[in-house]
Amino acid sequence: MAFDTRTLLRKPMADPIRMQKSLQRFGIPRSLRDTIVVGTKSVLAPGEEEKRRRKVSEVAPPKSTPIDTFQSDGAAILASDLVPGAQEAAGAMGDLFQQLKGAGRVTKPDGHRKADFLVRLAGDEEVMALKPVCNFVLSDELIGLASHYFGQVPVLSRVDFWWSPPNETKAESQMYHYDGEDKSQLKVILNVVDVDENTGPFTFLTAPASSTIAKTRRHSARLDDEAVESTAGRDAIYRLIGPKGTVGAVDTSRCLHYGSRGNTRERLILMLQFTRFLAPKASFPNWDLKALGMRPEELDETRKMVLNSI
Ligand SMILES: O=C(O)CCC(=O)C(=O)O
Repeated sequence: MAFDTRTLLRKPMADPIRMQKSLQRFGIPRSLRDTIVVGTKSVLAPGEEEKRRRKVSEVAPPKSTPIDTFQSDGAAILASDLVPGAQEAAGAMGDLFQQLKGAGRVTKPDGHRKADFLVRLAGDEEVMALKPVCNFVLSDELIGLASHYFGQVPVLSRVDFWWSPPNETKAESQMYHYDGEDKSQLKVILNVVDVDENTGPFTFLTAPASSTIAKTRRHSARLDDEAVESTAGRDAIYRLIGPKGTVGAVDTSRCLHYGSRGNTRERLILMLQFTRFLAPKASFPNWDLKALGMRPEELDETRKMVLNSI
């Protein structure tokens, strides 16, 4: 059997973040770094993006949001009753929270790390091994949304279980910003508890409103509220407020956003990140099907692509 060069993409040295860091050490400028990373991926997985584009025609479009509007807005609060498995996934994540609490794993990080307003309690395989969560993540609805949004079947590049304890800070991701893994990406956010104004809701603007404010999409750039609201107006701001099981989908590379601010009550969310296969700054976990309690024959071709399972 011929050697499949895609397996090399699983080696640590081919990890985009590591590649970016090494190239930076050699003083290579940002845009050239991206070109080198994307080029390396393209060479090691020839034709992969084209295959993912062709596959979209076999994937049903989403029902929970009109895809044309979603493509231009880059964000929506989904019709929860049309996202199968959202309630069950939120329930399973709530149970996991109690288990983690019992195991002493719900603690703020020590003083060295700043972000104690947004704490990653668990992620990736530990979370995806929960059947209701896996069913939600790999549902036709979410795969349909992500695939039609990108125009290609994307990769599930992160799964995070975030805890936002009560806090009074306004720093880092608590301020308006863009994410920088690619020019476009999709984060799906599931409220695991009821979220209101006092629960630090995920807060965002649509892509057109965002672009009137800040065209520079540097991840490190943070904008204060005044800069955003004086241009876009308060009506342009959306909050992912709603009962447990409420789902939002936001292209955080195109839409200014923040969250975990002003919590007087703790917030729990499940956050999924979908990226294009050739995203220049996204690492993919090596999704281990065994750890997810799955056999390869249980997965169709589209889901194998989403899990980047060769
Ligand atoms: O705490 C939040 O909801 C914001 C998280 C965030 O900014 C991000 O995931 O990019």
